[in-house]
Amino acid sequence: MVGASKITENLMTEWLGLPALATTHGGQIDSLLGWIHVFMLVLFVGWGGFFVYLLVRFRKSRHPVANYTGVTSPASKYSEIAVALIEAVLLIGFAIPIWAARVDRIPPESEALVVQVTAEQFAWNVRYSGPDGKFGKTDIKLIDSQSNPLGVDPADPASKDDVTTLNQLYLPANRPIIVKLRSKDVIHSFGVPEFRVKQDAIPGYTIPVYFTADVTTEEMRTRTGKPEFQYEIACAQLCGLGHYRMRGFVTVQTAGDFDKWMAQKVKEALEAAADPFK
Ligand SMILES: [Cu+2]
Repeated sequence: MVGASKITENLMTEWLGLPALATTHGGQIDSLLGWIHVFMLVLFVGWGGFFVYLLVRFRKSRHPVANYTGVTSPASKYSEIAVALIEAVLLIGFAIPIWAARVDRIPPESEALVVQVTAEQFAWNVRYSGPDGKFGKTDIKLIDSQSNPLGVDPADPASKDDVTTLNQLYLPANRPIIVKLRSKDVIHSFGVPEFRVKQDAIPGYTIPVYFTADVTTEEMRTRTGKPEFQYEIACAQLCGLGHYRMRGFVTVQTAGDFDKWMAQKVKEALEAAADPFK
């Protein structure tokens, strides 16, 4: 099985040009994509060959008069049934279980890092709950597009240690992440190609997306040989005129580096909460 998964990995990244993989669940998705490509290649060659055979076999010089009976052999019926069966196996046996695992088996919040990601035209607002593990209350009346894009209530004690960033999502490697995806205006889509994650953000809903990133940004820079490499959040829904510039960046760090970053951010947040006029 190890050999087989190596082959699908090569197939995906080298032959099909998929971006490098950086999450634990992504291999399953890649291998399904790989099998669909193999199956489609077989179909393409099969149907294409059959078509060429028909062109030659039933050429006008050999059959000047049309045959109104058509095909009598059951071969085409059986091949149609075989194709439908294989498609059913791909769908019911692979695609639906993988999808079900992504949407149903979300780990409990106590075992994961919960990050709120709120999309708006044309930015990604990121919020962490801080050491208390509680997100401060938000109120639509408090929204200010410059100073308080999420409408966080400064009077709520739980909001004091909340950390917010704009277009910068910092994540620890090898720890389950639950992104709670929301939108302030229209439908956006949170897509990170290397994570094999893509989920629409729909106004009025909070949609959980979970994954475990297992390759830090640093490691990916070494692996790809690109010192500038950044994971990017691409908005994958055409959400307005500024859609093209709606990009965010994900920085995956080791647990230690992430904790350091978070501690610094919490300190800044607490200082800002203590002295709002600074
Ligand atoms: Cu968008």
